[in-house]
Amino acid sequence: MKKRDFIKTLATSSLGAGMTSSMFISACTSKPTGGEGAEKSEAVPVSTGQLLTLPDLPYGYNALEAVIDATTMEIHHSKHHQGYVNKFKAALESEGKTFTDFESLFAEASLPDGIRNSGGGHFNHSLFWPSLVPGGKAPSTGFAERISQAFGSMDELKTALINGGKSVFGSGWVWLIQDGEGTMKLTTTPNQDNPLMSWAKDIGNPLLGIDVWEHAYYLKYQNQRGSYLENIMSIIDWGVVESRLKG
Ligand code: MN3
Repeated sequence: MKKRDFIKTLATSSLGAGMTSSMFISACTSKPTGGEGAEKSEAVPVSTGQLLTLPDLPYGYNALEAVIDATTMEIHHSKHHQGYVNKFKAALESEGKTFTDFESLFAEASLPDGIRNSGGGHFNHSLFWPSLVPGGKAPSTGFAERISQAFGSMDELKTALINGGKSVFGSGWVWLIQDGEGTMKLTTTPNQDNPLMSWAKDIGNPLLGIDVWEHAYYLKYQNQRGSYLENIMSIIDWGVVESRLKG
């Protein structure tokens, strides 16, 4: 992707792993069609609170109803995600810790549990919401080709994501990442860890993370995590996923 396209896509609605905190703020607060000038501001200290707010969803709670019911979406966003934001803020304060961006924070050798869990939860969900769109959005021709080269086909990638998500024991996430060499691969993390964290088994740039905590699907799917994963494949915005590619 050309640099200007990269900036353009980041400035609209996606959340890229390599983003600066100003990009994060933009991704969290701007409307899907907004974001003009979002890349201009410098990293903002945590005291402004701008990194510590719940991002709006880019769609209504009932917009994904065919796959995820409105009650689940509302509780997940307004209770769970808000809870991570609140706890993250409290944990930073109690640890006397400031940060300028998540990438640097998660690159630290270790983090206090409160910051690790709540900061991870805030980041992961902020990445998750814009990855979904009613009806889904197909990948561009170029991205589809790249996926085929890496995984055989789009369907094989989806199957691998489903199986990866099913393989997580307990709560966690399945991820499509770009490793240090730019190669796309799949990985999983427990709890609210993510592939930016220095202790992750596979470190990389998160392109797509799918929440497999029971709170993400239990009301509609009960114990059928596989059905949730199969259905969520139909509402992925592969344009947003592509926008997070670095090189
Ligand atoms: Mn969740």
